[in-house]
Amino acid sequence: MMKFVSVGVLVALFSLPTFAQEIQDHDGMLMNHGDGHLMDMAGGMVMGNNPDTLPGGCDKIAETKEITIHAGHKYAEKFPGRMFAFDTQELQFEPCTKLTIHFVNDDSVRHQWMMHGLPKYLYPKGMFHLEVSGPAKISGTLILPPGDKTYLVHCDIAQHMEKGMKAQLKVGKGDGDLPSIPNVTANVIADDYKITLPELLEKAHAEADLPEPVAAVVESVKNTTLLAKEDESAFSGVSIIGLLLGVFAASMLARKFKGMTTTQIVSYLFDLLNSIIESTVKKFAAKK
Ligand SMILES: [Cu+2]
Repeated sequence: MMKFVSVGVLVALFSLPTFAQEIQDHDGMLMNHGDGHLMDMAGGMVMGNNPDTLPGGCDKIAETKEITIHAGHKYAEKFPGRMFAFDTQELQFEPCTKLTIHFVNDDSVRHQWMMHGLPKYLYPKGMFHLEVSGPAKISGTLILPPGDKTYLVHCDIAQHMEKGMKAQLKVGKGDGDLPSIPNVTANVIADDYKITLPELLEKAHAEADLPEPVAAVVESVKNTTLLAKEDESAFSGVSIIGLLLGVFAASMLARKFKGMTTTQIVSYLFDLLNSIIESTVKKFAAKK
């Protein structure tokens, strides 16, 4: 009997990873909360679901389309510097298309497929939104408005859009392109991997408007680095450690002294010196 039980336990244990990889389908689990808002207890959510109300300006449904969009880390691997992405960055449909989206989140974190700029009389906050913690699938339907317009689609979880989970959906001809869409448009702020430490220090120095004593430390660190650059033999392990300590101390002091006057900084340094001397004297006194 025990043999059967232990075999059963082993089988169950070995099947666990297989279960964990399965995509959970939320489509049959959703409860309708009204106004196109559907939710389930497992964290699936659809907002702005609209399978039947025509937007103003649409006489009829022009086309009925059904697409599947995947979201996950693996779709960002081909985009340098990006962390998350959809498998599709650009979509285009005829005005007044009835569009059903099956959203598959392949990651083990939460993702959204959130579309903005829709008419607010029909879509609460002007949004159509699919959201689920993965690996899972969730579906929703909307009817696209008339007119040529480009709509932003993104994942609104903190930093996911900045890390690449961004797309655009054009209705008709659209009205231009949105920035920072992986492989489609240029980044608003370009990544810079070329900047060197002395340049970084100089930049920080120029931006920070540091008080005099801190500026002096930064200046000396900068000179050390520049000297090390000129004379390769001087660029020893010791100077690297010194440089790192200098940078660390400079940033610590910069934070500490921010907003203080020169007099306050000098008195702070004297206090510090005083307490160091006092504790040293006490140590020696205790030894006697
Ligand atoms: Cu996300």
